[in-house]
Amino acid sequence: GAPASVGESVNYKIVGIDPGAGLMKATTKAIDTYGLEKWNLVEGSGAAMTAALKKAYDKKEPIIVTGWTPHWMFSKFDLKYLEDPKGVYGEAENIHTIARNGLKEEHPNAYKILDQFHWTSEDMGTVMSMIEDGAAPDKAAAKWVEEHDDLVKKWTNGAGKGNGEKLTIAYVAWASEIASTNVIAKVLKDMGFDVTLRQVEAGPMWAGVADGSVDAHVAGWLPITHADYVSKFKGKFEDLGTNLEGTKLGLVVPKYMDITSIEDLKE
Ligand code: PBE
Repeated sequence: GAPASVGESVNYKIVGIDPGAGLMKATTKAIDTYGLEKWNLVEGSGAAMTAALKKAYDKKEPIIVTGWTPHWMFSKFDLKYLEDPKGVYGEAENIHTIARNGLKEEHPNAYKILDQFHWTSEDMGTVMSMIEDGAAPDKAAAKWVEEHDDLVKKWTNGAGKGNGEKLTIAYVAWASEIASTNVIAKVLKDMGFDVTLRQVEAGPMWAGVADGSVDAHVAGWLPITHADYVSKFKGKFEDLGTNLEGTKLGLVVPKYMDITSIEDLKE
């Protein structure tokens, strides 16, 4: 018979992640903007998405996932972003460190370290790959911190030691944020802070800094991906600026698939 369309070959399914992710909102918008009425965005998690990707990839089967950079999946698998001619996923953006109001006054040393935290996609990728290869996130972070003393010294430059002060850092279980959060937590611990990591969904992560139950997070994807959270909690948190530049979001497929653009999903 006739060759199956891309849609038929994947049952009109796009493998998504957790519903609170900005990537999910952007993908819902993409489905609407490109007129993909037949398609379904399946909710799950970052881990479920990569498990589905691995399963399909190993069998050279078609699959379409919601993806982002930095992510280890691009070093493990041969993947490509589908072109987005309508610009739904926006331009490259940055990851920001977000603190609760009052942190600066109450914990100036921790604040200074959080404010000075800044690294590259390559640095983050190293930690992500160690975790993907089986290292516990805290162990991978400790190893990276040990091996990057020069950079860590810049982050802690001018900051006094903590006194066992308690700090709560929230994060979502996205591969990129598991890596960054464990690294900043390790640095703060080494500087004498008593750090608790709290894994939550994206909404509670932003709500936590806004209501003060969370001291900070290093997972603010701005200006686009988390724009809804920023406007919802406007004035109730402090943006300490970027900790990593040059991220990307979109629909991702294995290179062996014979499509190049989101528009190809219409056929
Ligand atoms: N992500 C990873 C998040 C931000 C970090 C792209 C999955 C999101 O879409 O909200």
